[in-house]
Amino acid sequence: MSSDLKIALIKPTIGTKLHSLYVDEGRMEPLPLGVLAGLLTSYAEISLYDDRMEKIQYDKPFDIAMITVETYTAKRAYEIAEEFRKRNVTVIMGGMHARLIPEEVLEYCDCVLLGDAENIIEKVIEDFKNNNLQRVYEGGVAVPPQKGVFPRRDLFKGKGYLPISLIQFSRGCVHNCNYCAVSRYFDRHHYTRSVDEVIKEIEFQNRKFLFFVDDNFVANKEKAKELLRALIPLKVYWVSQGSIDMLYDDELMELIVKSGGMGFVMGFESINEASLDYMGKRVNKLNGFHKFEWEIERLRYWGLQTWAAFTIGHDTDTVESIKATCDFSIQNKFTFAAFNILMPYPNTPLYNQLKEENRLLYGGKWWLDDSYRFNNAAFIPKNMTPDELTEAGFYCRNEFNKPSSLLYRMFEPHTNLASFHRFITYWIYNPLFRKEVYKKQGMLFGLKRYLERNNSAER
Ligand code: B12
Ligand code: SF4
Repeated sequence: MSSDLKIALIKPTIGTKLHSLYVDEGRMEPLPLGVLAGLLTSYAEISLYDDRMEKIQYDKPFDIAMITVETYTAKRAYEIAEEFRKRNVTVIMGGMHARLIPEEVLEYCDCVLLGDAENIIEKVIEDFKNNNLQRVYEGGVAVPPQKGVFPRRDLFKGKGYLPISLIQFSRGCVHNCNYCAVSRYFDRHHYTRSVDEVIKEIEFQNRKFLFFVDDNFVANKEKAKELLRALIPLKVYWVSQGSIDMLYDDELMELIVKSGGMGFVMGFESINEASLDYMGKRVNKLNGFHKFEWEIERLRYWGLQTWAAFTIGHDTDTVESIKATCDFSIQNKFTFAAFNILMPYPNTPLYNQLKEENRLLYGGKWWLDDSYRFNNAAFIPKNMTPDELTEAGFYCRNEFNKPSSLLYRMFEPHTNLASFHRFITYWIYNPLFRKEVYKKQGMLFGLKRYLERNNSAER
């Protein structure tokens, strides 16, 4: 199975609090690394390090370190790369941030892979073995994704992940929201895997609770129906992410429920119609806009527990409209909600617009700035100051997650109280997310400063 080649796969953590390490207690299995390991397994011996809670063994004799990089983890990824390169280990980077801003990522590694790994990884390994590794490889998108490859879930064992299996049915999304990194990575396209392969992968692992980490599970409704029909006999429970227009298709909704669908992360984004227009979220008002009254009614009808996701800080938002979004979420008794400050990810339309208007803070690179803190505004909003936006975001997260809100939201008979399973889900995850809100707020990116303070090169 293995060869002489030894590869370390790394998922970097985001950062740390000023005086204590941040350990993500609700951490999930790093699927990108599982898939990479699946792709690499016949070429190399693989070790996986999850920097969110474990020490990276820099001194082991690795030939290559492969690091997955998101914008939030870029600073830490570069620190890790530095340690490996000091030891003459070749560093290869890939993932969302590498696709968005390869010229920056290249400064910190030997080689960057753009896009999906499936089509190109074999060549990368061959070139490395022949001493001919290139600086940049273009992987494009894998069509279909993950063909013939199962993630190496054995590498996740014993690392304390939540007992839920992450799996992917599709990648990408057909919509074009102006702030979205996914839209940029996939250029508004959506690719599904073979239904047979997805079913085999589910049968191959032993969990009954699944998270389809698709960007938009329902972007291709007919394909989704095909998968859902095949899922029914497996008797699993699952959650995913999907756009609101799924609610207009009753056949799809019925199949979702019959196949064990428990809930979705849904981008409501805003209750302010002008903000939806501003961000290009047309999919949220295909049937007109009535503050999601009809949509929420349908979600209850189908008994789905919703994680309502909102972005705040658009040019059409005010502090009052943001606070109203929070009231709306509590009143409608969403099971979970996220109030994410709009983040200018590099090379998205939003980023380019803010740059042109001279409104980017932290020199335009908040993800590398020593003073930037998690959940803080990274640009100058139109109708408030950056601090007011930061505070409004924290206000929403605090209000939505405080005990009185938790109790009030629990009393929703069609969702949170509809079954024992749903009730338990509500009470396991809400306290966990509440804790995370306070732990993450204000976190600094990277670990180097923390480690230096504590006189250690490693965590
Ligand atoms: C599942 C998921 C989560 C899960 C995390 C699960 C986990 N294991 O921890 C949850 C819900 C917890 C989560 C949390 C967050 N997430 Co998230 N998440 C995703 C999602 C939907 C799927 C990721 C995934 O598993 N993909 C499956 C794998 C197989 O695909 P892949 O990552 O694309 O990898 C392929 C290629 O990119 C390439 N590749 C990837 N890495 C590498 C490395 C090397 C060396 C090579 C060669 C190739 C390579 O090869 C792979 C196979 O082709 C993505 C969306 C997306 N499309 O990426 C967002 C996404 C990554 N998340 C995002 C964000 C913002 C967050 C949060 C910060 C949100 C918040 N405000 O709290 C947090 C914190 C994340 C963190 N780093 O800790 C953003 C990141 C944006 C950016 N510019 O980087 C994304 C892109 C969503 C978005 N719409 O913008 N997330
Ligand atoms: S619907 Fe979601 S995934 Fe699709 S482009 Fe908009 S924000 Fe991105």
